[in-house]
Amino acid sequence: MIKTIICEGLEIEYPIFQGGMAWIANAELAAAVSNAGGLGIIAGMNSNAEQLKAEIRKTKEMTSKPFGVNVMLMSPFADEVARTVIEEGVKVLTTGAGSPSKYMPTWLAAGIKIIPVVPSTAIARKMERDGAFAVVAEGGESGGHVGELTTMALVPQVCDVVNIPVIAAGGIADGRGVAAAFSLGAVGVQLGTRFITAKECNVHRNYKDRVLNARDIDTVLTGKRLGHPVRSLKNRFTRNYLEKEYDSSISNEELEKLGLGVLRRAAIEGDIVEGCVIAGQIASMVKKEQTCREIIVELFEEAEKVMRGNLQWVK
Ligand code: TUI
Repeated sequence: MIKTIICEGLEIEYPIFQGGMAWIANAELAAAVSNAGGLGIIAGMNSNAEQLKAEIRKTKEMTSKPFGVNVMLMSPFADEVARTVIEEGVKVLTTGAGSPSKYMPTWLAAGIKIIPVVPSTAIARKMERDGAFAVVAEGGESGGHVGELTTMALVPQVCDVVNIPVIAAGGIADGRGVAAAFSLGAVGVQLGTRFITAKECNVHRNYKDRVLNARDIDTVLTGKRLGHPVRSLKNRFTRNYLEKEYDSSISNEELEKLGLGVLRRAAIEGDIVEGCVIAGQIASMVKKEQTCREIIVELFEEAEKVMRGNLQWVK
């Protein structure tokens, strides 16, 4: 059994979070992960206040276990999402794609545990000063909006500069990745891509199949020119976007427009050719469709074996 300080702190059985994936992480997925003993997280990114409220209420009906909400700070709805989570009594928040500092005093006053995703040591330090309960150190192997550093480089450096718990994210698909994260000093892991093919995940069938068929070199970064690189699976959308990204006659505004609605297009409509199919670099390691419980139990059984196995080298 693998238990860490984050299990006690959040009253969860396994030290694992499910990433708050935009257009994918809904009530069904979050409740399934929480019921399996992890921390399920609802994506706040694609919701306005009303939609998020409905999703939170649905999750509460489906689980009595702790769950969280991810506040995507670049979302046009960030302010209303930030208010809604307080009104709905959400107890744990993760944040992404920016600094949540301006919201933190009111969230803390409401007794919410705040766990920002951080791409660097400077931001991790700031989050600790601002009252974060823990941080998720997310390496660039992740799908979606990513920072500069890899998980291998980022996690130990973040662990060295903060005294709050560190959760590792990015490039983790199986028990080996979980064990590696613990070796780097993390006390928990966050996985996104592995949960895309979960039986309880309602993302479009085409999206699941694209992840199941992915190869190791299939992901690419788009949007570097705009300052928010996003990792997704190569397709006509990424080829077209990259062509325009390196064309100086195309304005930033035109480039921004190309990215509008593409996450929904892939995840909800199933257009995996013209939509943005977000997935991490480990997509090719995701080969099975399992329940969230099967995924979590398997991950930690494997991790335990790897951690015990490593002792063979210790003389
Ligand atoms: O946020 C993510 N992953 C995401 S968000 C997303 S939706 C999106 N769509 C278009 C453009 C951009 C995003 C898809 N995937 N992961 C967490 C994450 N947070 N990665 C990097 C960061 C981050 C970056 C800068 C966190 C803090 C930060 O602070 C900068 C500052 O303002 O201090």
